[in-house]
Amino acid sequence: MAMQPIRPYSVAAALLGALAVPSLPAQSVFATQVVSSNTNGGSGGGIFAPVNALGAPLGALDVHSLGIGGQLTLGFQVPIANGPGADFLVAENPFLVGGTFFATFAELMFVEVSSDGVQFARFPSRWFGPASAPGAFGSLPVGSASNLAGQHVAFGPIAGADPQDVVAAGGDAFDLADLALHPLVTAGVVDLAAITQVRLVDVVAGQSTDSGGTTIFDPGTGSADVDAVTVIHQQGLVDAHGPNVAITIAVDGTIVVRLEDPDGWQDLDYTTLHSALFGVPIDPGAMISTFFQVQVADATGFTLVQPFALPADLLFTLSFSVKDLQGHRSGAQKTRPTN
Ligand SMILES: [Ca+2]
Ligand SMILES: [Ca+2]
Ligand SMILES: [Ca+2]
Ligand SMILES: [Ca+2]
Repeated sequence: MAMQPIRPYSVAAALLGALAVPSLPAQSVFATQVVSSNTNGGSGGGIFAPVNALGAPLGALDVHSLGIGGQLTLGFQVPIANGPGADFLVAENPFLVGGTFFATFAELMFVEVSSDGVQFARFPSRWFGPASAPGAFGSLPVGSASNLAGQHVAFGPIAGADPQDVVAAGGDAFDLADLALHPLVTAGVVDLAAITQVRLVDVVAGQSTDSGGTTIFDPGTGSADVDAVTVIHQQGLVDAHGPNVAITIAVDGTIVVRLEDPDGWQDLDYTTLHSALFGVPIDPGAMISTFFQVQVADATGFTLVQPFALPADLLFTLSFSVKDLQGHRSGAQKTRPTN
């Protein structure tokens, strides 16, 4: 067959074809849109640049300060869905204080979600921390708050850290399942399978209250700083074959961890098992052998139990994450309830 001369338009078409694939917009797992921002006139000072909350977490200075009592609403290219375990991560810029691994300089925020951009459901929060101000340079034991963002160190800015892994990425994990009984959810107004916006609202120390009416006292004289919001479970990518990590902590501090996969325990990829205490990663083998006993081993997974009651004033958080052999993921991060 004789060679045909290459015609200019086919060269152009070939070039366009070659360029088309890499130029397709990625389905970002990070916030992609600033829907609205209100800093209360820059109250408390800080870095006021809402676009700093978009994209991947970049660390301490790539943040937007909410302003005392202020709020920021972020939009996502792909809606967030309620999959097994935590569904998204919020990265503030807390840091470990005074050489400890259990206390951070934590500026806290409420977290709300919406599927229509109009009605927002606020995560039910609990405050277990001090009943008076820790001061401008004070710190909080990690575990002082449940379902408030800002207490766990974010590792997302570290090169190579998996941004969607509850343990490796750090930050504060939120599970949409915690909103299952919210009136806006039960009324069908907020759809946990199609969350399009996340709103972050600064906690005002000494004024804001948790869902039980307890006054919250976080340290500092400013407001929470938002680095990034990262989606773990995107709509359309929640697979019925994915693993599930569930952590239950009782009031007395005893813990039950369930690691399972509907395809059987053989489908769990143990090389991806991660764990953290106070948000600080710990080798999972050491964690399990030190603190846990295997109570149940069945066809789909394992139930690990920490059987001893802990001192009533010991605050802590525990995190686990794992993937299955297909790469589906699940992670959980739980704070001890103390009352
Ligand atoms: Ca979930
Ligand atoms: Ca901060
Ligand atoms: Ca940022
Ligand atoms: Ca599986």
